[in-house]
Amino acid sequence: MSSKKKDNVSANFPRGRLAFFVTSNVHKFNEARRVLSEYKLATAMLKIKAAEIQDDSLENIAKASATNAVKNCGLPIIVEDAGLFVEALNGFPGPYSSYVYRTIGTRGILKLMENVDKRDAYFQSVVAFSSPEEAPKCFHGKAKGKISREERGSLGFGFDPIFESSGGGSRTFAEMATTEKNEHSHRAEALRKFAKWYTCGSKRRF
Ligand code: ITT
Repeated sequence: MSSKKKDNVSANFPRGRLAFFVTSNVHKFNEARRVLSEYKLATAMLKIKAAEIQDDSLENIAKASATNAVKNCGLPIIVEDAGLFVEALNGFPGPYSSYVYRTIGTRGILKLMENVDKRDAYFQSVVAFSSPEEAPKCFHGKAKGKISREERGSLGFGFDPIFESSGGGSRTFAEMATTEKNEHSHRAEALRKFAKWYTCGSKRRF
């Protein structure tokens, strides 16, 4: 797309009312759609195949993905990068959560945590907004909890069946409907910060 065409897209973009969420994960999109609707923000899922860099920092990964996605589509977009950090495993799998989920999965984490009493863990989320005119801006969220002793629940995705959220008693995220997960989750916290900025604080330049 020529830069002139990209400028026209931005000029006509209903900023503050519509967010394009670049993700391949429909669960993440469904959670985001509900959170952003609290701010009267419509969300559209953009499935652009973008290479994700490997880095020890979720923020660096989110910023690189946002820059890459804007290059590919020429639109104002958000991306989100999230990870599960297990304290007894020194923060593993953290930024490598996607790979670890695909390889050893929830059962692999439970195996690593066999006979471990200190089960504290947290999810972290970084939402990055960027547009053809703006460098990535990041919003952070964190959900504290514990790694359960066994998988419980069938809702959600990823590590949800083994994560007992501090705010939800001893239930796992996979035992909560999306609306309830959104009351406690890392993703919802980061998205709410983004939505406040995007609908009120962000400069209305278009
Ligand atoms: P994208 O296309 O948006 O990158 P993804 O599924 O690869 O989708 P991430 O890289 O952000 O998403 O997440 C890495 C992994 O961390 C993901 O595959 C899950 O296994 C896990 N994860 C992230 N957020 C989670 C959540 O809310 N509940 C359970 N697991 C989660």
